[in-house]
Amino acid sequence: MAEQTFIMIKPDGVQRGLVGEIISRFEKKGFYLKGLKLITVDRPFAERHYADLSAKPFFNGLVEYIISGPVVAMVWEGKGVVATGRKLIGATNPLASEPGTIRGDFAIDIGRNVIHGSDSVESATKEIALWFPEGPANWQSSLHSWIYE
Ligand code: RTP
Repeated sequence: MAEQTFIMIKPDGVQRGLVGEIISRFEKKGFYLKGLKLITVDRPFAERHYADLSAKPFFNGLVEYIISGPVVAMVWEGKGVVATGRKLIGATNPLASEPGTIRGDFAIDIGRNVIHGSDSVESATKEIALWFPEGPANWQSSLHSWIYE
C-alpha cells in the first residue's frame, strides 16, 4: 500500500476558515484524500493522541486547545507523504516556518499553529488507527498516471 499520513486541522484552523485552503494545498500537490471527518474529541482521546508529550510543561494547554472545538481529521496518501506533508505544514513554531508553508502563511503562536501532521511512518500508522478505527477509504484516482511516472 502507498504511504499514508494523518493530518489534523486544529480548532483554530477550523474557526478561522482555513479548511478549504489547507485541503486544496494537499490536493494540488497530488496527494489523495483517503479519510475525512469533522470531529470534536474529548480529553481522554486528546491525551491518547498526544501521549508522547504527556511530560511536557505545555501538555495541559495543548490538550485544552485540541478539545476546544471541532477539528478536521484526515488521511492523505502518496509517495513520501509523511515527510512532504510536514514540509507543506512548516516548522512547529510558526515564527520559524518558511513563507509558503501552511504555518508560515497562516500562524504566529506555537500554541495556535493550525495543523498537525504525523512525524514518521510509524506515528502515522498509530494515529490513523486511533482516529479512523473503521479504516481509510479505498479508492483509486483516475489521474494517477499524470502524477506518477
Ligand atoms: P504536531 O504534532 O502538532 O504536528 O506538531 P509538531 O510535531 O510540529 O510538534 P510537537 O513537538 O509534537 O508538539 C505538538 C504540538 O504541541 C504544541 N506545542 N506547544 N508551548 C510550547 O512550547 C509548545 N510546543 C509544542 C504545538 O501546537 C505543537 O504543534
